[in-house]
Parts: sequence; C-alpha cells; structure tokens
Amino acid sequence: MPTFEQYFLMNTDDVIHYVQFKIDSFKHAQTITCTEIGDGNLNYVYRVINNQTNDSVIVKQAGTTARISDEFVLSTSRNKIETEALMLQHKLAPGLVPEIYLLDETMSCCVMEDLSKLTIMRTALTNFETFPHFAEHITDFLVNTLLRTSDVVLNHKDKKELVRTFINPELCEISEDLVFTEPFHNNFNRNEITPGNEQFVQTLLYSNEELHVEVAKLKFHFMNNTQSLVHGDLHTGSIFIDQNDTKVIDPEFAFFGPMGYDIGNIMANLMFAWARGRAYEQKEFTEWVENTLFDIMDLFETKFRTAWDEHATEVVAKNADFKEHYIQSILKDTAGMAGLELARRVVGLAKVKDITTIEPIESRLKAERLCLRVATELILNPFQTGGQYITALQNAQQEEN
Ligand code: SR1
Ligand code: MG
Repeated sequence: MPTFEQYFLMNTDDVIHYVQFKIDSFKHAQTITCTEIGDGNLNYVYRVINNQTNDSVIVKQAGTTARISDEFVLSTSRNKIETEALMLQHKLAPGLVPEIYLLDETMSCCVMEDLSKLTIMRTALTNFETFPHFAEHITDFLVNTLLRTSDVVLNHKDKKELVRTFINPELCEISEDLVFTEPFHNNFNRNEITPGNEQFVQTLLYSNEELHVEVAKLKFHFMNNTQSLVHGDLHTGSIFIDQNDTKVIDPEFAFFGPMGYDIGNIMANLMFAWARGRAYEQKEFTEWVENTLFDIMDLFETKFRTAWDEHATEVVAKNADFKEHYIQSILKDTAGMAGLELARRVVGLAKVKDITTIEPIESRLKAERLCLRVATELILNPFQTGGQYITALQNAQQEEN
C-alpha cells in the first residue's frame, strides 16, 4: 500500500487507500466506494463514500498536464493555490464555498466537503431550471471576496503578501492565450469555428482592428491590475446549486486581477444560457435569466457601495468621487470581460455545452452569432447596467430573425 510520501497520480483504488490513511472518518471503514466524477478541463475529482456511515468526501488531485489536453504541461502546485483560495473565500463568504478538510502539498490534492446533493449550474441551466436566490448569493460572493481582498480594505503590505501567495503564472497564461489572444486571430489551431459561421467570425473578430485594440487593452489590464483575489474561472460549471444553496468551486485560476473578470464571466455564462433558452423558445426561462442579469448588476453595485462604506480602511477611499470612479471602472471592466468570455467560448478551445448541444445546427449557428454580436458590442461600448445587457441580447436576437 502506498504511503503517499511522494507525488503520483492516483486512481480510484489509491484514493480509497488515501482516505483510509488520511481522513479520520474513513480510518476504520470496511467498505468504501470511490468514483471519478470530474468533468472539468484540468483535474481529477473523486467522490468517496464510507458505505457503513454514509460519510462522503471529495478528493481533488492535480495531474502534471491538463485533463483536456497533454499540450498543457502544468505544475501540480496549482492544487495548493486552488485550496488556499477556497479556504480564504470560505472565510470571506461563508456558506458560499465548500469546506476544506485537508490540503496535501506532497500529493497535490485536497479533501473537501461533498456537495453532490447539489447540481452543477451549467447542467441545470441546459435543462432550463431556474434558481430564485442565485443573484442574491453570487453577488454576496463577489462583493465579499473581491472588495475584501482589495487595497480598499486590506492593509497594503498584507495585500502584497497575498498577491505573492497567489502568483499563478501557468494558469494565467492559459487565460491570456485562450481568452485574450487566440479567439481574435485566425492563425491559432485551437480555434474551431462551426462550419457555416466562418465568414461571420472572419469579419466580426479576425479582421476587426477596432476590436483588437480594445481586446489588447483588456489583456494588459488582466495581466497588470492586481486589484483583488479573483476566482479566475467563474463560469456556471464552477458553481454547484439547488433551490436553496449556491456554492462556488474550482478556483484553480485564482490570482490577483481585475474584479470585472469574475463578474463578467458570470454575466457571459448566463448569456449563453439565455441564447440556448431562446433557441428552444423557453420564454419563462429566458425571462428568469434576464431578471437575474439585471439583479446581478443592480445588487452587486448596491452591496458593493454599502460594503465599501462599512469595510474601507484606505484613507482616500473616503473620497466620494474616487469611490464613484472605482465603481464605474469595475462596471466597465465587467462588460469587456463578459464580451471576451462570450467570444472565446464560441470560437476558441473550451466551448460550453449550453451552445454546442443546440440542435438543429442552424439554431446553434444563430445562437453563436448572437453571442458574438453581443461580445463585440460589450468590448467596444462597455455597458454599465443590467438593462443594457438585456437590450443587447434582444437586439442581437432581432438581427438573427
Ligand atoms: C486548458 S483549460 C481550458 C479552459 O478550462 C478552464 O475551465 C478555463 O476556462 C480554461 O480556459
Ligand atoms: Mg474549473
């Protein structure tokens, strides 16, 4: 039996031994079931159950390459960044993040709360399920994790220490390439355009010089603005949900970057759900998405303003005009980042099943064009309000009719 003193990539039998060795509630277990349940692009995720007591945990381990493709060779220490981000987010946004039971730097794995009674939000959205508390929960998560890791609130030396802890060059490079570069140029072989939309993508993205300038600005903003500890990959596949609870998972891309990256990712992934809802004429569902898009922008701003007044420690943060400037720039970043996410998941690697599973193909092509139209609008003329996001979706839909 392995002693887990040196890293190796575990299989299900190894994970059973691992929990017997490391986790108290599994030490004397007679029968343990272990299933690999990961469906992300990078890591391996095991659900382990003690069949006598029904105790269960999740073991998540990083491999030396990305699960989606061996061409991404990555340090397994990304698991430490993910686990430490979860621990910090758990403190800042209690109830909205799974509990961590163990971080094992040798095995590059962590053991955490099993949330399997909830559903991955993207899966639920593709079935047109709605969630009345989502806007409330996700804005609590965003405001608490973003504002309270920024220089507005933290002592600046402490914050710089945190910036150092969360330096995440490899995963940032993935985003710099897949989000900010490849989708806008036709010479990257990881792009894959659905046949029928080639000319549209050529005109709207590849030959659009005006767009390239704004994308370049956003890329450098992403790389150079250590504003807050961002989740870094906050799409609906990184959220577990049901009618009562919302839990944010998978912050392996966490680093200090612009707040708008997280907010924009949420907005864009809800827009994918909207495009799918329209393709299948799910009126009630698309209305819920519209209300949620509106509420997220509205609640984020309101809660952020209140939290600023309550938690700001920085002297210049008392200046009302500075506060206004700061908030307006978050909203601007949010729009640009949302546009980038919309574009990259249609054209580049790591597409989303909200769109890829739309049938027939003509409806998928329309949904993709809709997302790209809104993407370019968001990047070129950043919106400030939820209402503008909804109008853009509706206008783009009109153009497709
Ligand atoms: C190589 S990883 C591809 C994508 O999956 C992750 O979820 C991130 O979104 C990344 O861009
Ligand atoms: Mg992930």
